[in-house]
Amino acid sequence: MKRILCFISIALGLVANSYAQEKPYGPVPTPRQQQWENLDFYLFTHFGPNTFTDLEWGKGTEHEEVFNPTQLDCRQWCRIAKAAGAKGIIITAKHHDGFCLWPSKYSTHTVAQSKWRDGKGDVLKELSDACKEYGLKLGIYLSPWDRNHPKYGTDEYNTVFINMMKEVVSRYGPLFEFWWDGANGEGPNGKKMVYRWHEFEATMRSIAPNTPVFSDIGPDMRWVGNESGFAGKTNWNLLDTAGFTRGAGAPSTDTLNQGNVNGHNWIPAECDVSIRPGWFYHESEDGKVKTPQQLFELYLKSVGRGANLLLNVPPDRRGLITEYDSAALVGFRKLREQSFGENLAKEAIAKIWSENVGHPAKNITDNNSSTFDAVPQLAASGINIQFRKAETINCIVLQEPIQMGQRIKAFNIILKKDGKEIQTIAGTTIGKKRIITFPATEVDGFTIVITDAKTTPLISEIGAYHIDESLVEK
Ligand code: FUL
Ligand code: CA
Repeated sequence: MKRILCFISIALGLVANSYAQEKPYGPVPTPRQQQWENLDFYLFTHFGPNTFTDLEWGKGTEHEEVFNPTQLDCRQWCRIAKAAGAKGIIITAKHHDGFCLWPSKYSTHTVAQSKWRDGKGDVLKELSDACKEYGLKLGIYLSPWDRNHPKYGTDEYNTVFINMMKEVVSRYGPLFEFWWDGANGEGPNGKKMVYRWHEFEATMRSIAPNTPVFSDIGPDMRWVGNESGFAGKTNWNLLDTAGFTRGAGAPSTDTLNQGNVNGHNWIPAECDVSIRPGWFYHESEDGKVKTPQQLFELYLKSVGRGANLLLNVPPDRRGLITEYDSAALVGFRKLREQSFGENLAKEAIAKIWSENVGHPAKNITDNNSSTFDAVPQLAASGINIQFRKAETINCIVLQEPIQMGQRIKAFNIILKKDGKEIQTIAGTTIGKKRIITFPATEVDGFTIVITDAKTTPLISEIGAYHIDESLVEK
């Protein structure tokens, strides 16, 4: 008996110690990135002359009078964003056509030259006020490529772009994200730009040190390599950027989709995708708005693979989001609430097993993603979730505490019934969040075994759900 007790206390001590002594491993998110990691899902707004000309890439020669929304109401956008459960809105302050949605001092192709609100309007001001009112965060997309600006193609344009960044940050900040588009074509004078990226970065860091910056390759968040809204099933938050440039010189889209297993920088993926086929509003696409089920599938493939979801919802020529889009967004919210409303693992008995000795796993169902338990990688070890009665489940959510670094390379979920292992589901990375779905199965519980990790694997949360069977990933 004494020997057994002694063994148990050593085993418990080992586990407890490994927890207490655990140090971050490899690259970890900066505080600036950590704030962003908590956002999960927010909206993108493509709005500008293209809304009125039915184009996706304006030529830059459109007359300013083209921009004339008849009922623009940013509060309506915010009400809908709120109803969708989005945390913020990123707006195309300037797309490739160069038209500025704010009265910039550095361009003559702006709202000030339009007839909208007699040239006194400012979309960014209206949106930033509305975001504050509704408790939403504001982000800005600013296209470096500019098909209108007379200085484009010359070194002087770099100063114009820097001045525009300073202008929008000082007038409408603080921003939760700044977005640099990688598209880079010719300008009005037929010349391609050589951008002073280092200066752009240094400018953002000095004027907005807490605003994370997105581009193909960061510095803070990376493009996921497609515009269809999905991250890789294997998705590392790490990326090697040395030797790469934005746009044509970026890493392969596969690399952007999956990250680099041993990458030197923490640069998580963001999945940008539109609720419609195009980024800008086109009446002809009113019947092609994604359904709540399609949006839920995108959620599983983005947030459910450890990335953030940036969902574009373009306002129409009135300056309003249509009822097609808002109905889909509200339906999407409902599906998330119905699916993840009840975590069946919460009331279960959760234990860490190591060498056949179990001890309670206290930190994995406390709904706090910063507390975690270490999972020993000895024989017969893992996290065991035992339900108090048989449950039917088809969805398991796993989380790693990313402030400790992304560690897990592979795991197995073993579903159990009547003492038997009835199914094993294999997965690779987890990261901030991994949602795994499978056909509904009645189980007494399940075990998570970490089959490969860079160092001591840590799990911060486990959830088990029974979602609508039609939502299970095909
Ligand atoms: C791309 C752009 O060319 C598209 O028009 C859109 O803005 C998308 C989000 O990024 O690079
Ligand atoms: Ca926790």
